[in-house]
Amino acid sequence: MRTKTIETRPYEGQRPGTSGLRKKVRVFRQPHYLENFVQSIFDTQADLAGGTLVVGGDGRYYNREATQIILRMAAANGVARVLVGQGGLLSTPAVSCLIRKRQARGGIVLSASHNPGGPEEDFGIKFNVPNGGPAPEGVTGAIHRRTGEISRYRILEAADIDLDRIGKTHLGGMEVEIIDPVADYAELMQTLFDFDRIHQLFNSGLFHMRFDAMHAVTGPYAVCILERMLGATPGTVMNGEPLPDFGGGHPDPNLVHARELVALTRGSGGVDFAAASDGDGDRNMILGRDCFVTPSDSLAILAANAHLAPGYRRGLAGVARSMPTSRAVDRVADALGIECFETPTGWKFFGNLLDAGRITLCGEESFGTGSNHVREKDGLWAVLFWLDLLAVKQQPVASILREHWRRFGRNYYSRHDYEAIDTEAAAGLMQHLREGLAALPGQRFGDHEVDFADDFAYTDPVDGSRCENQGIRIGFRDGSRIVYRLSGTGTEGATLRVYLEACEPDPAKQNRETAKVMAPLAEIAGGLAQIEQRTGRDRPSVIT
Ligand code: VG1
Ligand code: CO
Repeated sequence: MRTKTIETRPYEGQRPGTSGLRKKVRVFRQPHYLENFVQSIFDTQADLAGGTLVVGGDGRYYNREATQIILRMAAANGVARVLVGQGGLLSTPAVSCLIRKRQARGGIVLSASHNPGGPEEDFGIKFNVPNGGPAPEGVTGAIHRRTGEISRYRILEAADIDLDRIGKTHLGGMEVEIIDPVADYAELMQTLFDFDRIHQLFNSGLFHMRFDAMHAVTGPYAVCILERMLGATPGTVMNGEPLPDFGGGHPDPNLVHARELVALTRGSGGVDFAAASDGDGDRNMILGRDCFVTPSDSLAILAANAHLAPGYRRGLAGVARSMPTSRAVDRVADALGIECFETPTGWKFFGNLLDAGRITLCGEESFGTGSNHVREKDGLWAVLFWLDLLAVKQQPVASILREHWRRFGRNYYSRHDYEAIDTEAAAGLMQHLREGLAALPGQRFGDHEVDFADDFAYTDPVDGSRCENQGIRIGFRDGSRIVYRLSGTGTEGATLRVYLEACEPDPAKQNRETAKVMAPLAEIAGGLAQIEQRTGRDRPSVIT
C-alpha cells in the first residue's frame, strides 16, 4: 500500500455553516471536493496524527463512499486508529459519546441532519473536537481558511474495507475498528435514567408509545433501547430501517414532516406518548395524546423535573438556550435560583458552558435538547428523559404540560420559515431591519409596545470570544418577542426564519390555539420586515 499525494485546487464556498459543511451530493462528488475539505481538517488539526478518530454518518446517500475516502486519507495522514460504526453508521450524539469515552482526538460525522438525502439531495460533513462537541468557530474558521489555499492532499492507495464486519483490521499503518454503533451509547443512557422504572411502565400494559425513526440513523438505537432493553412492544419503532434516501421523506421531526406519527396520537385511541428523531439522531419531537410539546417547553419541563431522573438527581448547575428559543426555561431557572444563558443558534455555543460546569441542560427551539452527558444535542436521550418522567409521574403528557404552564406561565411559540428565497432579497431584508432598529423602542404596534430591539451579539462567558450578527430581536413590553435570522444549514438560496413568542401567565388563557394567539405578532413581523414585498412570499413554507 502506497501513500499518494494528489494535486488539487481550492473550491469556493467550503465554509461550514450552523452545523458543518452542507451541499448537494453532486457538489460533494466533484473531483477532490470532499478530499479538499477532509485534508483541511487534517492540516489544521495536527493532534489527529498519532491519535484516535471516530467516523460515522446517518446512512444517507454517499455515506459509505465518503467513509472509505476518509479512512484512506486518515491512514495517509498518520492517524493511529479509527473507530467506525458498523455500516458507516453513527448518530451524532453517539459520535460525541465515543469521542469522550475512548479519548479520541476528534470525530467526523457524515450528515446533513434533517435535510433530505439521495443523489439529488444533500450531504454534509461535520468535525467534532476532543470534548465531543461540534468544532467551535475558531476551528471551523481555520478549516475554512485552509480550504482556500489547499494545493495537495494525501490518500492511501488501498481497496475498500468491509464496513459491515465488526472487529479490527488495518489500513496501512492505521488500525480500523468497526464497532457496534449502539452499545456505548446505550450503556451511557443506562447511567442517566431508571431503566427498571421505564420497563415497568411498558410492562403495565397501560402505556403505549410509538417512535418514528424516519428511516434515518436512530432506527437501530431505538429498536435496541426501547424494544429490546426497555421491553416496549415490538413495532413501537416505526420506519426503523436507515435508508439512503430516508424513504423519500424529510428526516425532520416536526408536525409537518412526521405527519404519520402525529396521526397516531389523535383521538381516544391515540397512543399515550410518541416521539421522533431526525437524520443524524440529535433532534427530538415529543407528543402526548392530542398534545404537542414545543421544544422550548420540553426544555423547560425537563429542567423543572430533572432531579427526578437518576443522572440529574443532584440538580442543575445552570441552563442555556439558543437565542430564538422561547424564554420558558428562563422562568424555571429563576425559580430554581440557577443561571440561564442565552447563546447564538448552533450547539457549538453550548460547549464551553458545559465544559466549564456552568450548565447541565441546554436546548434549542429547533427540536434540540441535551445535557452535559455528551456535547451534542441528543434525540433519544430526550425521549428517555420523558419516559422516565412519565414513569415517575404516572400522568398524561398533556397534564404535565398544563401543570407546568399553570406554575410558570405559558410561552406560546411558533417559527415561520420562508425557504429557498432569493439570497440578495434575504440579505436586503435583514439589512433593512438592522437600519430600523434604533427607532423601534417605544413604538406601538397594535397592543404591543417595543421594549428593545437589537442585533444579537454574544460574548462567551468562558473564553471571552465574541460573535456578532446572530439575529434580530424585537422584544415587547408584554413579554412577547419577534426574532429574525437567516438559516445557516440550507443548501438552496436563503431561508428566513421568523420566531414568534407570546407570554401568557393567566391559566384561564393558556388553552388557546397557537396560530390564533400568534396571528397579530405574525402580522407585525411581516410588516416590519416587508416580507411579502421583498421575498414575493405571502406565507411561510413551513410553520412549526
Ligand atoms: C438549524 C437550527 C439550529 C440547529 C441547526 C443544526 O440551523 O435552527 O437550531 O442547531 O439547524 O441542527 P439554521 O442555521 O438552519 O437555523 V441539525 O439537527 O443539523 O444538526
Ligand atoms: Co440533526
